[in-house]
Amino acid sequence: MNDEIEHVRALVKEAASVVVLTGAGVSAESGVPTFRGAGGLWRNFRAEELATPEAFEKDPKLVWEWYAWRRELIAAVEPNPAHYALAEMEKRIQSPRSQKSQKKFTLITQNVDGLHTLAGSSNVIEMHGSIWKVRCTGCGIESVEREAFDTLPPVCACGALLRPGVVWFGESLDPDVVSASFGAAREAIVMLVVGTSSVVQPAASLGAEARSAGAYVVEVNIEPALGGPVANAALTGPAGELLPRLL
Ligand code: BV8
Ligand code: ZN
Repeated sequence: MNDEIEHVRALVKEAASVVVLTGAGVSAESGVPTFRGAGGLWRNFRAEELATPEAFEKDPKLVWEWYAWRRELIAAVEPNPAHYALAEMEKRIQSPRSQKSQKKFTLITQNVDGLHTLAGSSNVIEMHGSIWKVRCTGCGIESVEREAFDTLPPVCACGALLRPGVVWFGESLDPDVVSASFGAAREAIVMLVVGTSSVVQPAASLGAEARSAGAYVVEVNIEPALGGPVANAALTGPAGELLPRLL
């Protein structure tokens, strides 16, 4: 494994642009349950059943109880070495000291937990929104709320229901986020795909996009999911261990 890490390390060091895509696996070692792993269930519901406009329409209180449970859990955890390693990688690649030409680092996450920002990453593309944002279903006002709500489902001053500021299944992503993410993937010299089962679209296509545009794609996962046609290499193991070693 050592020479694989050395090889990837050299590529990242040399690359004019590095793109990293993360999923729930990067927060696993912080204690945040992943979606499809063992701890992904809540009251025997799966994420796909609750993270939908239909579920919210049918039972906003139940959906909010799930989000309130996740917000409380996430508020109590810390970023782990994987988050900190990515924040440091960004600093090193983008620091004016270390380069003749301007190097690019782009961090794209599917996670809504905000742990990358907490760990010091500066410009994070949150493809699926943020669990700390809420949006009014009536007047559309969006705000960041970190405190627990005293009543669920929370209601806006205008009287309409507030919803979590995340992208649900069946909802389209912000077109600017999609074009920024795919644009970055196409320009990547090296792309790291970290801690994602690569099931959820369109995020799951970013690796293939980068590969077809000539990037060297490396998957970091305890169970690699991307596979041969997309990943040039796989570093198998926990992100919290491998990313600091890569750094
Ligand atoms: C869209 C926010 C359409 C909410 C999320 C069939 C029917 C219905 C829909 C579809 C369908 N086929 C495709 C679709 C589209 C659908 C989709 O992809 N469904 C999947 C289930 C097949 N996609 C959508 O609906 C998207 N919208 O396509 O719009 C459209 C188009 C035009 C016009 C109108 C509409 C929206 C998708 C966004 C959904 N929202 N999150 C919330 O969080 O509450 S997705 C949710 O899953 C999270 O964001 C999560 O990040 C994401 C992906 O999961 P992963 O991050 O990969 O996590 P997972 O648990 O799966 O895997 C963890 C991985 O980590 C594993 O590989 C594991 O091995 C690894 N790991 C674990 N520990 C570690 C580790 N790795 C390293 N170190 C460790 N320690
Ligand atoms: Zn309102």
